[in-house]
Amino acid sequence: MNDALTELAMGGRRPLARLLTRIENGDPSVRPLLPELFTAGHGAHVVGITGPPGSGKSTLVNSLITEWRRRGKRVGILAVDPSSPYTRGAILGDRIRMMEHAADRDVFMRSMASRGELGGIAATTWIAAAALDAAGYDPVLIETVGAGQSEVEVARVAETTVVVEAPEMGDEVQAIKAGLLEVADIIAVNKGDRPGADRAARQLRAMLSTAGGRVERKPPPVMVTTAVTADGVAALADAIEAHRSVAREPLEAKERAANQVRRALAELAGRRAADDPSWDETLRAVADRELDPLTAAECLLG
Ligand SMILES: Nc1nc2c(ncn2[C@@H]2O[C@H](COP(=O)(O)OP(=O)(O)OP(=O)(O)O)[C@@H](O)[C@H]2O)c(=O)[nH]1
Ligand SMILES: [Mg+2]
Repeated sequence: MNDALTELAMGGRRPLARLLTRIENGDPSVRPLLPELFTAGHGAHVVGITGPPGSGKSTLVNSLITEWRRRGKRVGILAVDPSSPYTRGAILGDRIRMMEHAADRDVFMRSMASRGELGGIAATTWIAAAALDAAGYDPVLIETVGAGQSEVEVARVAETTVVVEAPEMGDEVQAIKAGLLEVADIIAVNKGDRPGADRAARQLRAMLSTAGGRVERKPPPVMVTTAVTADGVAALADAIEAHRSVAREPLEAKERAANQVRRALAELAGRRAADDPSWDETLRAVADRELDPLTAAECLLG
């Protein structure tokens, strides 16, 4: 095994931090590590936390970390900012909100901006998530601000995506516009201590049972949380854990693998290769974690 990966597997925080920096910078030396990095993972549950600005994602992540630490889990967190490198203020705020876990060696938090030459923010994110997995963190949480296409793509990297709304913002409309409800496996109406939270949850449930949600799928559960008091957070952690097995059903896993591989293909040579006869078999191998998506794309092109 490659030295960097051996160090990762031994659980060192420094080697992990250094590797994440190389991933974030799009360092070409990361490329040869990908096959082993992807397959060396332990199969961590990758959980996306997204939603409109200020809905309480970071506070909720902080409460979820506390809950998962109570359950004996080692938690990795990526706070991804796809939009610009100029929002260090928000990222600093995230660090402060998660500070109570700073001394905990079983919690690893990292903020990342996108400079990735390995294939955009979504590629950078799955590589970083694979690194946290290989280092033994499970679950791996990915927080993004949901406002545009790249955020939705990051949400698609996750096996389970939690969309965090807040009652006072008229977020239902905003979320639909951003296509966020389409990627939601679980919806958390946060700030449950504010008036209107229960009503917003009821409206969302009614909307999802009629028109919204993914076609031919059960509508996602809508849960009310209060991140600042941890009310509803244990139930949310339960729902996330319960979704893990749903996300790993062959069709779901294959769909996620397809998203990853299609993006990689687009990076290399566009969509032509999708007609290749080995397409289905390649996707199956990726879904079964025998092959990383970029190598799969190269095989399809070759
Ligand atoms: N009343 C109330 N306030 C909350 C709750 N959760 C978060 N907040 C507050 O909402 C504000 C935004 O919280 P954040 O956790 O930073 O929200 P965010 O979604 O991570 O924000 P961005 O990362 O900037 O998009 C902070 O002032 C929090 O203290 C809650 O359950 N109830
Ligand atoms: Mg935040």
